[in-house]
Amino acid sequence: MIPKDFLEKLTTAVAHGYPHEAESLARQAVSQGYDLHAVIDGGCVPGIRQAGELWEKGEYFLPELVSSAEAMKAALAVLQPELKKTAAPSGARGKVVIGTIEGDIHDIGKNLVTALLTANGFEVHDLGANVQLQSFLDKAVEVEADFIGLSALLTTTMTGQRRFMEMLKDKGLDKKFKVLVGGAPVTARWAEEIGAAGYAENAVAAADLCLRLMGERL
Ligand code: B1M
Repeated sequence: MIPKDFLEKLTTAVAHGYPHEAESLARQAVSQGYDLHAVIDGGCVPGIRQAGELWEKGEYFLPELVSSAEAMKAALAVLQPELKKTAAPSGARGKVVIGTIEGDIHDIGKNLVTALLTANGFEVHDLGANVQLQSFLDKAVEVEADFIGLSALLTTTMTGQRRFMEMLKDKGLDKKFKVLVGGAPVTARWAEEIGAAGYAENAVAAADLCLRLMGERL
């Protein structure tokens, strides 16, 4: 059981943009043997969401948002390698090429999806952020991927997901790869509209979806 005040402290450290405190709390979570998924979902994620809300209200400006993102990353830099230690053997369940789509530098959520997929035994090729559409395809062909994951956090970059689906169709590759889309503005309806194989609301749902889609193919 994770003490409520521990999660609140972590949320505050991320929301206020204190990387050292976020990192130290993350280390504490590891040493206490807390459920690290619960630490991320209950401590880190609410913190970065709070920062987003303050930005929307005009109370935070870009430097504060950047500090919050840095605090979130500092905590995840401790937590994610720990999660990897308990991962199933890499590649056992399928291959995924993932990245944040061109024009978009948000990568925190995509990194969480990568961590969860890795923890569930997928071989993940993370191309990073601001990735050109052609690069997703080139890598997927190279590694013979089962899935291509496209993350988008901006309404303007979401449209890249549609363009990617069109590109796959034009090349006759839309049946070869299963495309997974996600990111804050993305919905199941959007995924259906553009012809993606699936949409996941969060990292846990993304891993579940990939497992389900692999199961269907077995
Ligand atoms: Co930006 N930003 N940001 N930002 N930022 C948003 C997205 C925004 C909603 C804030 C707001 O206005 N409330 C807004 C977008 C508005 C819109 O398009 N409608 C916005 C904006 C406008 C911008 C800039 C344009 C600001 C500016 O420069 N004027 C700029 C964009 C630059 C660019 O990309 N070209 C910008 C920059 C930044 C920072 C650099 C400061 C920083 C990013 C740091 C980083 O990622 N390295 C940042 C941050 C931190 C945010 C908010 C506050 C938080 C994003 C985040 O990390 N969330 C965000 C507000 C918000 O989302 N409410 C905001 C936590 C993360 C765990 O959740 O990313 O949603 P999320 O990922 C989830 C799910 O979505 C899902 O699983 C994840 C884990 O549970 N998921 C997938 C994600 N990808 C998936 C892929 C999948 C499946 C599931 O399959 C492949």
